[in-house]
Amino acid sequence: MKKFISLFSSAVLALSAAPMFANAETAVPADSDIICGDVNLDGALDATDATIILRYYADLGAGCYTDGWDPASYTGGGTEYNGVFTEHKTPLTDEQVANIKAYGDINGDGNVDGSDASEVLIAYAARDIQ
Ligand SMILES: [Ca+2]
Ligand SMILES: [Ca+2]
Repeated sequence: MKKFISLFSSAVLALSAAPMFANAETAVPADSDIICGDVNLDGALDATDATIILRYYADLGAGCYTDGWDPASYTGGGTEYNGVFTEHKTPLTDEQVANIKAYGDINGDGNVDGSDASEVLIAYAARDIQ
């Protein structure tokens, strides 16, 4: 009888936990669903991604996002794109930087820089032409 109760209890526990896993939602899409270069993970590869990559690269050149860097030391920066200067008053978040590092190297050379932003724009333009 004890064995039956133990098995029954285990089955009830297993069934009660199943819906939690089935209904679990994640904010970040699975890696297989992410387009290389889609650094803001919105499912589209466009000029916004190129702008984010350029911002990251400009900030990186100013010493941001490196080991030992203090986000409180961020004094602001800006990105000029297509003649429009956008001022940034806050640094990118750790999550944004992680996404840029993970998905921003679109040309696969091991760095995320202006050439990746160019590749994003080329890919975006090619999609509009097709
Ligand atoms: Ca995107
Ligand atoms: Ca690259």
